[in-house]
Amino acid sequence: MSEDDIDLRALDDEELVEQMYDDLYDGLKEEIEEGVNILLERGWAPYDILTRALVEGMRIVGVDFRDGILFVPEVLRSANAMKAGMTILRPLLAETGAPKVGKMVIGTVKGDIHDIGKNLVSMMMEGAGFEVIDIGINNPVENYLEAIEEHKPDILGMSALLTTTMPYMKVVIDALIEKGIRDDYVVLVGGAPLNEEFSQAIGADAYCRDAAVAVETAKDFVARRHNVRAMA
Ligand code: B1M
Repeated sequence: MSEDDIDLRALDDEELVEQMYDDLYDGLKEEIEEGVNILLERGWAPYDILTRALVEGMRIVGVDFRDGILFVPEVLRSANAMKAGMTILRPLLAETGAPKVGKMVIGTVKGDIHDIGKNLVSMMMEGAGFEVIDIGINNPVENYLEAIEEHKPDILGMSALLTTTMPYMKVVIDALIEKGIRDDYVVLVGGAPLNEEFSQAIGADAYCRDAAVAVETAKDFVARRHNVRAMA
């Protein structure tokens, strides 16, 4: 440890979380990993570390990115540090051996490479007992169609973080309608620039404000589908 290094273990929880905001801002991957591990050792729930330390830290990064204080290379470093923290939390959030509640295919739409929010949704869905097939970023409509054909999910999830890419969600939904398979899937959409009104306008089943809402909404729809099937 150099003289300038901060001993993260010497900090109390509140100071450590504040320090993690700074470390995320500075894209310090190892420090974020250490911070996450310390909070786990102190008995923090993985979900609290995710939301209170990592997601909040990324929100701060987003504000300065918007205001032109941070630029793409710096934000990429922050994103990598965030992903390193998420990698530690992922297995802890995913229940092992629990019966699967349902299946979801999820991906970020064409032209869009943002994946932190999508990854978070995937992790939380896995944690809630869903099987998740993540098809990654920058997906043209063909990728979604191939994935649902192959995996036969209950839910199709789409993510978009740009106002320029969110209309592509409608392209995917229109393709499902054209093929006559729209009603075979629950279509959930999410991403910072979306809202409920947009989701309705493009013909999705629901807009999910965040990962927790995505889990609740998915559970709700899957339970309804099972009830309908049971009554048929
Ligand atoms: Co981008 N970027 N970015 N960026 N970036 C935003 C989105 C922006 C709002 C920043 C800003 O100006 N304040 C802005 C968009 C403006 C707009 O369109 N209105 C923007 C821009 C402009 C750009 C570029 C165009 C910049 C440039 O090149 N000039 C470029 C575009 C690249 C492209 O996609 N083609 C770009 C690039 C990048 C990086 C590569 C540097 C990096 C992405 C790294 C990565 O993801 N691997 C990046 C980042 C990190 C951001 C910000 C700072 C953070 C996004 C994030 O990860 N948030 C972002 C600012 C912001 O959103 N405040 C910004 C944390 C994450 C947990 O939240 O993604 O909202 P979020 O996900 C939430 C919910 O939205 C929801 O649940 C998640 C968890 O709670 N959710 C879903 C998301 N997807 C869901 C799917 C579901 C359900 C819920 O399906 C069922």
